[in-house]
Amino acid sequence: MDQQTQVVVGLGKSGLSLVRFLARHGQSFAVADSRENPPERATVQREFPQVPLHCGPLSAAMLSGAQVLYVSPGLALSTPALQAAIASGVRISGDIDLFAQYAQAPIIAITGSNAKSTVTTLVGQMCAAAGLNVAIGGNLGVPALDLLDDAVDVYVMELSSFQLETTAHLQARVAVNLNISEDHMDRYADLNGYIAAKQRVFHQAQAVVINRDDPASWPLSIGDTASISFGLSEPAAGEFGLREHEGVSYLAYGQQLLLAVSQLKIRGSHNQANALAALALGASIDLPMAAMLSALQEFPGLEHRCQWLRQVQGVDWYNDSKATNVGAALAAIEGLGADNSGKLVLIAGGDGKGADFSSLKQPVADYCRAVIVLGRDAERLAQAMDPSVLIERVARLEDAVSAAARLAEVGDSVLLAPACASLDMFNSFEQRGELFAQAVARLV
Ligand code: UMA
Ligand code: ADP
Repeated sequence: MDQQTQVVVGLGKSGLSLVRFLARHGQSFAVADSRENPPERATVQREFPQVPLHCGPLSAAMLSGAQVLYVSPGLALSTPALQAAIASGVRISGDIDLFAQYAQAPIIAITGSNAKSTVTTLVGQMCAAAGLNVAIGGNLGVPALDLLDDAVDVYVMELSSFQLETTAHLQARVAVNLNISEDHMDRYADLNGYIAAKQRVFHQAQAVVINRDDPASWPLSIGDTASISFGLSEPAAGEFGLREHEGVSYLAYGQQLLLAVSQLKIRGSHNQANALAALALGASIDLPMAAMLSALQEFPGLEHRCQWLRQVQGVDWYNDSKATNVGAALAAIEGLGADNSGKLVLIAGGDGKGADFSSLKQPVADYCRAVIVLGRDAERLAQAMDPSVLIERVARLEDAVSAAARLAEVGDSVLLAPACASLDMFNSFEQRGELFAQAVARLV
């Protein structure tokens, strides 16, 4: 392959969006992917036959001769060939970095360990309800560069820690790091490395939204940057929070009662925090309150996120397949556990990505009647539970559903919240959730 000054490294969805963007701008570049047959290989060969393409182990020599590498979020910067390039002074960038330099409209930048997709979608719907032409994407849905359009009024972007690692030019109109819990420990040396990547969302932001309840998510310093906080406590003036009034719990802004929590379709206290985060983001760009509240009332939640499926013989079934880490599973167990009069039967397990499961022990003991474990880390999960909790081991998701149906009592809820990635048994968390929903649909 001829030496090129720009190389797109990684040819999945984001790589393809980079190829199309650079080609549209008449730039010369090459593409490399460490896989022999990356997902978008055929598309690039068909649409851009003239672009040099290298598939197979990455060559340090090839990458080190470039001026800039646009690296996929799927590739760790610790990859030896990338480290060699960095050591030779090659600049590292990525799709979000380029997007931020070309976007003409304000960017709402949303990161966090959990709730990114929920809050991104919700803020997008608030913007639409306010009559704005809004583009939503990033880590969720459409890759950032494919969204660029002069007609857009505002971009609402879900950003992962992986994307932020290669982003130096963000300058969001408003940025939030929703919460921090351990995730992707197979990619970071320690929690601090992961938090440092998330912190990059605040780089030169014009305003920040802060989660009062989670100090690990706070920016290191905000100087005189405008800020609005959210949290589940009573809000002081200029803050979003929860307020009790005549026995009813409300979303509130300072003293002002905005909406009774019971009017939200999304369930659990974690989702109340998400609603408050979305309000704070919307308020930061001056969205009208009426439009934000109407979007909140309409929002049914996203599939596979604490999604209520059906009631069978007095037992409610919930699909939280997107709980791919411990923090998300904890939020679901505590959020639904506190809401329900009955107990939970939890279905969990999969690829734990090296996580420590010990923080599940107490909430599971408090709220769960039984835990059904499956997948690669089933045994590690079982060992992390309190001895008082009934554990059942199963091989297949369908068996987990039958076991849960047998163990749950009237008034209980069954919750699939794996605390693990799905890839040891399924193609994706979506497939895991769909198979679960199908098995639940068959129950009589
Ligand atoms: N890979 C290689 N060699 C390469 C490049 C990639 O082996 O040279 C492998 C890696 O195991 C990597 C996987 O392929 O994990 C996917 O990488 P990719 O470059 O093909 O990924 P894309 O299709 O471009 O998808 C990426 C994001 N993927 C990741 O961050 C792993 C997508 O987020 C994102 O939607 C997409 O860009 C568009 O912006 C997915 C994701 O799982 C949904 N994100 C993580 C999460 O949400 O927890 C962070
Ligand atoms: P992300 O895009 O960050 O993965 P999602 O909105 O897809 O976020 O939700 C992922 C998981 O996190 C779901 O299992 C969901 O139930 C859980 N979750 C939602 N809100 C919160 C929250 N505020 N804190 C912790 N976990 C949450």
